[in-house]
Amino acid sequence: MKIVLIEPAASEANVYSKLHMPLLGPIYLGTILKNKGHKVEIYNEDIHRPDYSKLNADIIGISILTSTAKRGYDIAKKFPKEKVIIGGVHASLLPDEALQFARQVVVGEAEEVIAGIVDGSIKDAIVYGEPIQNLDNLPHPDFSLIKGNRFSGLITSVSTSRGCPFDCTFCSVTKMFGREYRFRSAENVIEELLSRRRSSFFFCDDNFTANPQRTRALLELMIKHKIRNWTCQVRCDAAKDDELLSLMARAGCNVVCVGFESINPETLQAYQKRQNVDDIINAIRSFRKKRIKIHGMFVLGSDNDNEKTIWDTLRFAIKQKIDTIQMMILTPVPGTKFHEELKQQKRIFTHDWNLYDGQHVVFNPKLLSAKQLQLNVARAYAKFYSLSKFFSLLVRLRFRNAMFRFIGYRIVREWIRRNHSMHWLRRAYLSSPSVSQNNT
Ligand code: B12
Ligand code: SF4
Repeated sequence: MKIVLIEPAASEANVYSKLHMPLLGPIYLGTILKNKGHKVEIYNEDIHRPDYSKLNADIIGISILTSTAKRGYDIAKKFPKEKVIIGGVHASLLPDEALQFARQVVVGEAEEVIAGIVDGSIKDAIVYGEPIQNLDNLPHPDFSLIKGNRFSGLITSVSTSRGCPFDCTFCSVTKMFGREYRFRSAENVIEELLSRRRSSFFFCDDNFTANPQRTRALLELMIKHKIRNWTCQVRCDAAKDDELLSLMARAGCNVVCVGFESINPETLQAYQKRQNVDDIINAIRSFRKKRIKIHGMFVLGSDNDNEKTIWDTLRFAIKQKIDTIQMMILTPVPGTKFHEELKQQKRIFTHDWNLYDGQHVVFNPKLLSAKQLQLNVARAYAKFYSLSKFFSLLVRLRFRNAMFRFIGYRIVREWIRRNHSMHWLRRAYLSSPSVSQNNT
C-alpha cells in the first residue's frame, strides 16, 4: 500500500518551524510501515508542502499537536474520510474531535497498532495505543522518508526515553506518555548515533536525566565512541549531580534546554514544578562552570504573575547571562489540569487551536489583562532578541549566540508585525460569551 504521513505546518512561525526539525512520531510510524513492505512518504509542511491535488495514497496519516490541529483537519478534508487516520498529542487528548475528520484516530503511542490499522485488522474508530514497554524493539527512525528535507543532517533528533515522573500542571506530557519513565538501553542509542554521520544531535526526551543512572551509562558510552556536539532537555535537578554534569560536559553537551518556568516562587508552586528560585540560580551557575550553554525556558501568565513578573524575568535572564531564552505564554492545553480549572472558571475566551502555541494568550489572566500579558511578553522578548544584543555578541566573537539572537530577532519582529493590531485577540475575546468586555 502507499501511505503518506503528514505533519501540518505551524500555525505561526516559531523558532522550530524555521529550524526544520520534524517530529519523530510520524518517522517512527513510517519506518515501521516501510519495514512491512509499504511505500511510505512523509511530508512536514514547514519543510515541503506537497501538491495535494496530485497526492495519491491508500492511506493519509496526519499527526497533530494542538496548535497544528486546525491545519491538520483542513488537510484531512482534502481526502475521502475513509482514507484518513489521525494521531499525535492533540488527537490523543481530544479523540472525538479528530474523529470527525478521519476514519480512525489513535490515542497514545501508535507503533504497536499502526500496522493493524493499515492492513484493516484493527477496525475500532478510536484505537488506544499502549505505551511501548521495550523501546529497544523500535526501529531507528528513517529520515530519508521525509520529502524535500534539504537540511537533514544539520541537527538529528534522537529520542532515548518516554514519559516523565513529574506532573507539572501546565504540561500534557504525562497525559500522553505517562509518569513511568521508560528508556532505551545505552547500547541501542549508541547504535543509532553511530549510524548517523551527522554533525549534531538533539535529544528530544522531555527529561533526559530523569534516571541519572541510565543517563550516566549512555554518557560513558558516548565518551568512549567520541560522540559529541549535542543538546538535551533537562530540569534544574540535573545540575545538582556534579558527577553527572561532569560526564555531560566530557561527552560534549553543548546546550541544555532547562525548564526554569518561572522566577516567581508562587508561580513555581502553582505549576507544581517542585523546584525553587535558588535551584534555578544554582543550576545556571553549575552549567556555566562546566561551559555548557543554557537555553532557559519560561512560562508566563500564572495567576500569581503580573506585568512586573515579565520584566523581572527578562532582567533575571540578562543578569544571569542565560544564552538564549524562550518565554512561552501559559496555555491551557486541553487535557491538562490547568485547562480543566480555567474551563470551570469560564476564563478561556477562545478555542481557536491555532492560537494554542504558547505565543498567544487564550484566557483571562488574573493580575493583568490578556492584552497586557501578550504585549509585555512580546516587548520583553524583543528586548532580549534585539539587534544591539546581536551586534554586541558579534563583536565579542560569540558567533553561535549571535546567530541565535539574530534568528530570535527576526522571529520576534515577524510575530510582532503579524500580531501588531491584535485583531485575533479582539475577535477571539469578543466572540466568547463567557467573558465581559471590560477586561481587554
Ligand atoms: C521534541 C519536541 C519538539 C521539537 C520537535 C522536533 C523534533 N525533531 O523532535 C520542537 C522543538 C521542534 C518542538 C516544537 C514545538 N512544540 Co514540541 N515537543 C517536543 C517533545 C518534547 C517531544 C516530541 C517527540 O519526539 N515525542 C516522541 C514521539 C514518538 O511522540 P509523538 O510525536 O507524539 O508520536 C507518537 C504519537 O503521538 C502517535 N502519533 C503521532 N503522529 C501520528 C500520526 C498518525 C497518523 C498516527 C496514527 C499516530 C501518530 O504515535 C507516535 C509514536 O508513538 C514533545 C513532548 C512529547 N513527549 O511528545 C513536545 C510537545 C509535542 N511540543 C509542544 C509544543 C507546544 C510545541 C510548540 C508549539 C512550541 C513552540 N511554540 O515553539 C512547537 C510547535 C512546533 C510546530 N510544528 O508548530 C507540546 C504540544 C502540546 C499540545 N497539546 O499540542 C508538547 C507535548 C510539549 C508539552 N510540554 O506539552 N517540539
Ligand atoms: S514540564 Fe517537564 S518536568 Fe514537568 S511534567 Fe512536563 S516534561 Fe515533566
